[in-house]
Amino acid sequence: MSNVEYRAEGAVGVVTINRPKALNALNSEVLNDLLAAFDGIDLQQVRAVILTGAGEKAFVAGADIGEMSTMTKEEGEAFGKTGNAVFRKIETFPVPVIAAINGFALGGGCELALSCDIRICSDNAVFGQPEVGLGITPGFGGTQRLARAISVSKAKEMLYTGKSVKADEAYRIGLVNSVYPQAELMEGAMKLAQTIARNAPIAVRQCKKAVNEGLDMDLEAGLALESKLFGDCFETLDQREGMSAFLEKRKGVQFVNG
Ligand code: DAK
Repeated sequence: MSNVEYRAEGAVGVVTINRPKALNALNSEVLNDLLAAFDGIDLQQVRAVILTGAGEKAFVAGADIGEMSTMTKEEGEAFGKTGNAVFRKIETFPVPVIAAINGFALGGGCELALSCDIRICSDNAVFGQPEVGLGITPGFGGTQRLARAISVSKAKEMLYTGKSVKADEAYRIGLVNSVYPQAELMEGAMKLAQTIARNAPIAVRQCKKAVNEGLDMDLEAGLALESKLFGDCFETLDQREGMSAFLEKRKGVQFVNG
């Protein structure tokens, strides 16, 4: 049975990591199931994805410590490779991915959230990179993405102390965009995803590409990339529809994803 469930609600895909007995910890099977779930998403239909965890306690409580504890060097490398493939798949997934963090997001769980475009959480969420207490460094990009997502100093504090931060602090330091009462988290995530999905899909994709790729460039190269992606929009039906609707004062813009 798969440890990851997928459903589409209109233009929104919902990926749920479903291993609540182990607080959705990431073992090799979960990682492979996650890859398969994202590979299976129909990008003609889906314009935004929500990633969440099953149960009321955890988004993901980390990489599976039990599985990692007995790994050989080769197995450790293979595990890291699969994990990094999943995280990069999400980070570079053509449409935005929203992490709806419904509890613990520790170690690999915090890193998984960091690979998503937008993070929102429930009021019981807890974030942290406790790896140094286990004798390891973060291995799924935590040292890189956390320091890019929040201040370098705060990221270092979290990485060196292993101390976790609760939802209100995560909001204050910019790790999440908003905090919801737990029962309202998925509704909030859905509203956000639907708002994104109503916009011109190709333009949204180009924004994701411009931000992600531009962050690795100097400003001049980033601006050149933006110009190129902006130009590409003028070859789309959606650009014509969006601008015609405005000029004709027409409501109900119909973007066709083309
Ligand atoms: N792995 C495996 N099982 C886990 C788990 C985890 N990370 N977290 C929780 N569980 C399991 C528990 O063992 C327990 O299972 P049973 O004993 O019932 O069979 C069940 O989930 C419920 O957990 P608790 O009984 O502990 O629940 P509590 O409410 O008391 O505590 C907790 C919740 C989240 C505070 C606690 O479970 C906890 O501290 N969990 C571990 C959190 C953690 O340290 N996470 C970071 C893991 S290290 C790398 C790649 C990746 C990584 C590193 C390198 N390379 C490629 C180089 C990533 C490392 C990590 O993520």
